[in-house]
Amino acid sequence: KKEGRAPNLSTFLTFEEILAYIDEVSAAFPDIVTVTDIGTSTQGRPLRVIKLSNGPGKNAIWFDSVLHAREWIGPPTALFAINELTENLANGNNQALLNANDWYFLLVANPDGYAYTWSDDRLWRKTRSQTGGLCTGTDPNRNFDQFWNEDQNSNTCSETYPGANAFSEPEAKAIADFLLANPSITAYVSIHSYGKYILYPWGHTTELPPTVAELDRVAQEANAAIESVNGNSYTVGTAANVLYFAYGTSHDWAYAKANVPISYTIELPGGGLAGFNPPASLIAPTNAECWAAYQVFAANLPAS
Ligand code: ING
Ligand code: ZN
Repeated sequence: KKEGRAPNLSTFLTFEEILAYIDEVSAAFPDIVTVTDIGTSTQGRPLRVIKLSNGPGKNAIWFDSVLHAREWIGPPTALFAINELTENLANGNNQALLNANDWYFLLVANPDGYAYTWSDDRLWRKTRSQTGGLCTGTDPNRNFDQFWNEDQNSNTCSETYPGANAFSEPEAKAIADFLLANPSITAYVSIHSYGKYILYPWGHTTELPPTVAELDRVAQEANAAIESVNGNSYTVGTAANVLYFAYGTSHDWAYAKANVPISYTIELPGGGLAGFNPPASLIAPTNAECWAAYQVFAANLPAS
């Protein structure tokens, strides 16, 4: 067995460690793995996407994690999924999962912010771009060009500052451009924390989206899969109805502007009082329940 091919899932990984793992897994599984930089962060870090595929002509599911810098529990769940579909391909149902769909993972969607949570401020959320105002950073999950800034938030110090314009942040723009350029991506999952929610559109209104029946059916199925693993239960519903109003979010944009029918934000557990900074002991149980849910999302892609 090649040393270091499996990701280290016993601890949280730095941006550099995640890039090193992507190098290792792409070298070990060249027939399955394609690595693409879909853009560059404000400070010049790569927005590196790993694609898993074993043949052409398939629909795909997209996952991003760490759009918000401090939400460290996300990448381990994506690393776990990648490991199941490469190193552990022979186990269980994994070969069938790879045969059915392509899988994209942007493990660190906000790498400048993520680096900053390691170096300076563990609880930083936003990007690290200059705003021209008093404070640094824009919320990339308020920066998408769908219902953008409907709450008219021009306070650069706000944790949800949406930017001077929609898509001012290269991190948000890169995701949007990539989804538009790759219409085979018919499921979008943005991995956040914390709170145990499966959220779907809309964020700007409590009115329900046109395909709410399907969105809710798949989310309930994903939650049932989660419950069967550790007994955790996630709250399912539209963002505005079960959590709070939010404008310019990625899942609303993907659903409305990229016509991605299966479009969710999943809010993973936090570590009790630790919130955004859970102990590494939470990684393993969270990975197990998320893998169950991610398989449900993938199983519900429209036929290609
Ligand atoms: N929560 C998400 C946020 O961006 C969310 C919740 C996502 C609301 C998508 C609406 C739409 O605020 C965290 N923890 O980031
Ligand atoms: Zn978040």
